Amino acid sequence: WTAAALAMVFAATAAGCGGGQAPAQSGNSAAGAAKIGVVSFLSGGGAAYGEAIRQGLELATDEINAKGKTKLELVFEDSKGEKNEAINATNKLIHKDNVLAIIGPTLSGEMFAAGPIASQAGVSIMGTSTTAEGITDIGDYVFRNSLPESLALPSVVKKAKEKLGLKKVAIMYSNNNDFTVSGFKTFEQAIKDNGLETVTVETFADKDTDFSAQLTKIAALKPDAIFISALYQEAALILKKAREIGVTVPVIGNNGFNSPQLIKLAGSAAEGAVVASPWYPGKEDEKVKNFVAAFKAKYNKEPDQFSAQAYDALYIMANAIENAGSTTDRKKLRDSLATVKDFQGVTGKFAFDAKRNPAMDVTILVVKDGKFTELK
Ligand code: 1QQ
Repeated sequence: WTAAALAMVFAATAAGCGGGQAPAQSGNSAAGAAKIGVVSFLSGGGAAYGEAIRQGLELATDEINAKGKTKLELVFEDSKGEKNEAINATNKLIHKDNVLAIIGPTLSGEMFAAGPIASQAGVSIMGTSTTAEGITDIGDYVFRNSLPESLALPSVVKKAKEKLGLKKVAIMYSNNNDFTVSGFKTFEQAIKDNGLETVTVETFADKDTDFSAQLTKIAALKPDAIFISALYQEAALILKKAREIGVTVPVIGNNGFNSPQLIKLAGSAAEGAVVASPWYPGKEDEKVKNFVAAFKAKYNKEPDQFSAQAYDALYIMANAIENAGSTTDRKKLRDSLATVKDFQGVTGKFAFDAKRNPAMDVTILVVKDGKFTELK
């Protein structure tokens, strides 16, 4: 980085974040605190993902700062779901705020853009929701505690086949988003591995609003189910349109479906949608119950998967900082994070594998009466 290049980055970031709506910084400053940067999708069409992540992180910060030895200070940047914004935010956090490590970004595509910058700068960057194939191949400083689609989707395809008696299926996916393209490929492979026939693959793009052509074609082919790889905004519109034109077959979604915002936008059209998730709020577990109660007390709503994964991520980070014995040494923190093996979080038992991906369990959920419930 030359001084001129850095100055340009800071100017671009300042311009991008100067609107006054996005929270640039969160409270919780404490003397000698470890500074953690957060790159999150806080405004625009997928902001419910980033907002849920912010809430999970802030609750964890309150708790850690109140009782832990390690004090944390979070610095938030809004990436707006855009690769360029994620890059600017990451550069600002590393070079201007001098953060110890970064949590985020929200989308896999943003991580593919920003991850190399953090990794090359020797700053650990940990995704809490980045589920595409290849995320940690970006570099040795890239971590994630989000359940990769490669682990989630084969389970949901198998379970859906058994429970719903599927034989032939249709697939739909957004073809201009790294996460949805990766999810499609994983779905396609799992569908093949389970001996199901794919009658058609239909594509669309993020921000599309008209899905009539694809759904009319699918309706004529009469599949037993539709597999969809999409973010919640497009997924909700697809569900509504499908039900409107009389397509009533089950829909199986990927990680984009795991936000309650999908149910809010699609209404009754979301009923019966099936997903895989590492998070289930009804779990008979002391830790889960305490988290749900604390989250409800602070935000007056139930936490979703994105809040739960972010909450766990900050505890994983805080433990690693404590074990590293430094709130400023980026290399020590990276090495400490890489050894996390037996963390027990609200999303269950957690460990990083040798590639800094999570090893964790999956639950299959179905939308019933407007809520995600376990599909037994
Ligand atoms: C990814 C995702 C999205 C659904 C995150 C919100 O899983 O981009 O990887």
